[in-house]
Amino acid sequence: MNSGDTIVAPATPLGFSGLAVVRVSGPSAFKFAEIATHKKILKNRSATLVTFYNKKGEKIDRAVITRFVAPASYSGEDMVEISSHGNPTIVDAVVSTFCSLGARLADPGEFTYRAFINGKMDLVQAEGVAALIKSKTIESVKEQQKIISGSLSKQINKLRLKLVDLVSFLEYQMDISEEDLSAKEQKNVPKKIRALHKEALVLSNTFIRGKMLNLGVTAVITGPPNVGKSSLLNALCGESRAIVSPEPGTTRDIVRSEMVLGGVPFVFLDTAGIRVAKSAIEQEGVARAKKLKEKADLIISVSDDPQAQTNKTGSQPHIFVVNKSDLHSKKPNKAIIHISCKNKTGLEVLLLEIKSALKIGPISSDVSLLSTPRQSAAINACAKSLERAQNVCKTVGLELELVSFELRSGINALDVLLGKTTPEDIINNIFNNLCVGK
Ligand SMILES: Nc1nc2c(ncn2[C@@H]2O[C@H](COP(=O)(O)OP(=O)(O)OP(=O)(O)O)[C@@H](O)[C@H]2O)c(=O)[nH]1
Ligand SMILES: [Mg+2]
Repeated sequence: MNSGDTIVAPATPLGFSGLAVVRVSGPSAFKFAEIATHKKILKNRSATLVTFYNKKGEKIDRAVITRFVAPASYSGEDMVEISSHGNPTIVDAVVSTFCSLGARLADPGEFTYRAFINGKMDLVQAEGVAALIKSKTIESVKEQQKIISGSLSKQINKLRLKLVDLVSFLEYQMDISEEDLSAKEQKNVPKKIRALHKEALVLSNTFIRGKMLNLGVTAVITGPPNVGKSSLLNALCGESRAIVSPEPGTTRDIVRSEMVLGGVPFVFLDTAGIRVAKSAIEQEGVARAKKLKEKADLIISVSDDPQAQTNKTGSQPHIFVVNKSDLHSKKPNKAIIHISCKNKTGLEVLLLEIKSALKIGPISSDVSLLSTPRQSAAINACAKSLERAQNVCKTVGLELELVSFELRSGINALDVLLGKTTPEDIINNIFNNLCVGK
């Protein structure tokens, strides 16, 4: 990626639609737009109706053009946005005209990359843009909007500033001050480190919720054959997605269905009934079902035996369901949710249990949630440094040099997170995740 040239790309998907938007960013954006429209577009940030011509001077479309003078634009550079009719041939002609004038087709995420380079946003906000585009629920959209507006960065910066203050104090004591730390300060420093560690852990914990909103939840429906796993999948999604039959071993391939629960996008996966299978095909289905369970965020074990025991496996939340309650007279085990897919009873209780097992509830508007594994890893690295600093205080006492070293490594983790000192390959990875035109 090179921010010295002028780039162009469609900002809307190629297809037939009312309108399509092409974006141009860079030092020659206005010059190229004026050549292509045979018009001097003077107005900043207001829509101008123009005729768009290709390089041969042939009329391509009547379009609306908006000009954004740097630095008050998305990328922080001079930019124009052309709204043409939504026809791929027209969009292609508009983009080709700019390219023939000297612009280059933008790389994926390059407009946002330029915004980052020009200080319009940090790396956490850029990740928010990428996540916003992929958001599947309104709750996730709201979270990403908070991140883009800088609220998560503000929280991270607040933590960083407190760390910087503490390191500055310790380094002053080491290098300049001629007096030893007072007894009060000897007590205060470990106390401050403890408080910062707690703050990092609180932030780190927000990833559980942020990950669910951003990346969704995979829930695997598992259990012996013929207990009603496929019936449950169908009942949950309200349509006949999986084949249901009285014959044990009906499901072999994994059947998926998506739905939103409490603002969280869920993928429910129906799997083959687990038993010692005779045929090779069913054996493969059983093997796939077992493998899937390991990767699931939530396991729903189904049985049709009212005496079934709850036998939790794995570290993820695990819900136990007894189906076919219409056939059972007694419901002895209170730890198990009793449902009847046939009569559609108990499903509401199951949905509530799913939300409760994953702690899905309202999100406070004043907290921002970490929402990418990179953000989580960086905050965890910072928390680990603070934990090590605390251990130093506990084991060898307030050794200024050692404590300061750990605090510095905590600051470093936050700097990488915000994009102040992030390695180039990580930066490229983040922007390559965005689509062309963003
Ligand atoms: N009485 C009763 N029968 C049910 C209920 N739910 C499912 N069944 C029946 O149980 C049988 C098996 O249902 P499936 O949903 O195919 O069971 P499965 O667990 O997916 O079975 P496999 O794919 O073979 O592992 C079918 O005949 C269903 O009609 C229920 O709530 N009550
Ligand atoms: Mg089935």
